[in-house]
Amino acid sequence: MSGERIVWGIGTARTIRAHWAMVELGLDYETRPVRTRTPDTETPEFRAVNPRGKIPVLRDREITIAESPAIVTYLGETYRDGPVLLVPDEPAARARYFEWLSFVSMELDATSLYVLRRHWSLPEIYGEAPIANEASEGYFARMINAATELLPDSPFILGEVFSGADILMTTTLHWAINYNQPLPAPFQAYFERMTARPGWLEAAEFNWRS
Ligand SMILES: N[C@@H](CCC(=O)N[C@@H](CS)C(=O)NCC(=O)O)C(=O)O
Repeated sequence: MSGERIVWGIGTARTIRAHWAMVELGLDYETRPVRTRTPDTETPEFRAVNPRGKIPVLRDREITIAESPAIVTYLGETYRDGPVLLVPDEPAARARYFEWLSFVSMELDATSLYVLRRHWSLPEIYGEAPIANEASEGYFARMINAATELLPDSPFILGEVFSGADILMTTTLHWAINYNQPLPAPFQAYFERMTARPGWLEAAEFNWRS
């Protein structure tokens, strides 16, 4: 089956989402170890795969798909008979799945951490913006603290079973910790539970050490 599935991208908080989903689902695949902001993202071959030049990208037989939340969801919807069900079936659980997916992608990633990525981590490209950085840190704190009230008193973000929403949240919390953003105690405990999971350990080793 390997060769029919390919993931482009290693080394970032977004790329690990694709690898972790593959690991949890027990799928064979090949990796193209393209790293962000390297000449590898500029090649005609990679631009043919993703004209936006961004990682991760998944190819699964005839479909090529970018955007890490979409990749995790596509895999969860497509591979439903594996060891885990990444996207739940039941309508209320599905609604929560998409709510968390959207919250993590928009409020924690795009609006907070990615602003810091641009203006704190890469000011030579995107410019210095100390006010935007400060506002993003404040916004991240406000959102993650508010979300604590919605975090169920159970092992996973959707309750009793692991899902793709845990992949999105955990990888984003890992990014936040690397950017020195404090987490409320329930999310810190959640993060420690999730990162003790064998699937995380295998994907993290592969994503950051290969
Ligand atoms: N929303 C996209 C973001 C993808 C993205 O920005 N990836 C980064 C690496 S984590 C990248 O390829 N950056 C290169 C660039 O912005 O030129 C996702 O979640 O996959």
